[in-house]
Amino acid sequence: MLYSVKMRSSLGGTHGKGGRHISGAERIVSEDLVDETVISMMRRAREHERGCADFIQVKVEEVPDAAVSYCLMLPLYQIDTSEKSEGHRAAEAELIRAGVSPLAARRGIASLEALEDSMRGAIVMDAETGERLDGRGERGVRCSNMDSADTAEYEAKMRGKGLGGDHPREALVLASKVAHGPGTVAELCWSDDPDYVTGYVGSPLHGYGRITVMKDKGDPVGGRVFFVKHGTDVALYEDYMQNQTVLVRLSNET
Ligand code: PML
Ligand code: MG
Ligand code: MG
Ligand code: MG
Repeated sequence: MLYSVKMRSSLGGTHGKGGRHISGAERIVSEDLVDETVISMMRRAREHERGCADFIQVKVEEVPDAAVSYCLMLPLYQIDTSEKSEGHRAAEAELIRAGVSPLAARRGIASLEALEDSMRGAIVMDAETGERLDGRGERGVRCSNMDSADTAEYEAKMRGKGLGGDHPREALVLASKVAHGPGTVAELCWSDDPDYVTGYVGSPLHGYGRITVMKDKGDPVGGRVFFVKHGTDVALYEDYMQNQTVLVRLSNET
């Protein structure tokens, strides 16, 4: 049996309402790993670079086998950039190469640039017209309920690439679920963690393109844009992103 373990934490609000988002994390693990997963999430919320959380919520929930679907991990490549403007130019080119119109690519980047505060979820944008399609304001659409199918195998692979930290591990799993979504053309992301300047463009066509510098060091605002095919059923898309449990496999063999 699998369990979903989710944590969210914040600072300065009451009962988790208001206050500043500190960190969130989620895993889907077997029963024997639930306890240690909870403990490591608690630690993470209290030792985060965004601050030490004063509100931490952890939720543990059984996941029925029948609810689980699988997708393949995106192949990873890297584009080295040395500053934000160069990173944004690279992101624009990658988005266009993935099938996003030049107008929508520019709008997507500009929308993240214009954020005053980080969003919990993503902006869903028409990949052709650049129109924002979700009506979810500052919350956006969250991609949730995913993990690697085999944690040990996945972590060994990431360490082998020199990408052992939480950020790339979690982002590649999320980007794989997003790319697999019904209508996704591409995804754009940079982090809300002030010192984490690497972002990416993900797409079903080309995979996960890390872009080493996408924002200025110290900037605490980040987010995601999901670019979807013109005519995508947005309600179905949101349901897939938020509710469908997806485990990401390294290959078709397992
Ligand atoms: C986040 O903090 O949620 C985004 C992390 C992006 C990771 C990019 C990478 O290092 O591959
Ligand atoms: Mg900004
Ligand atoms: Mg797992
Ligand atoms: Mg973060």
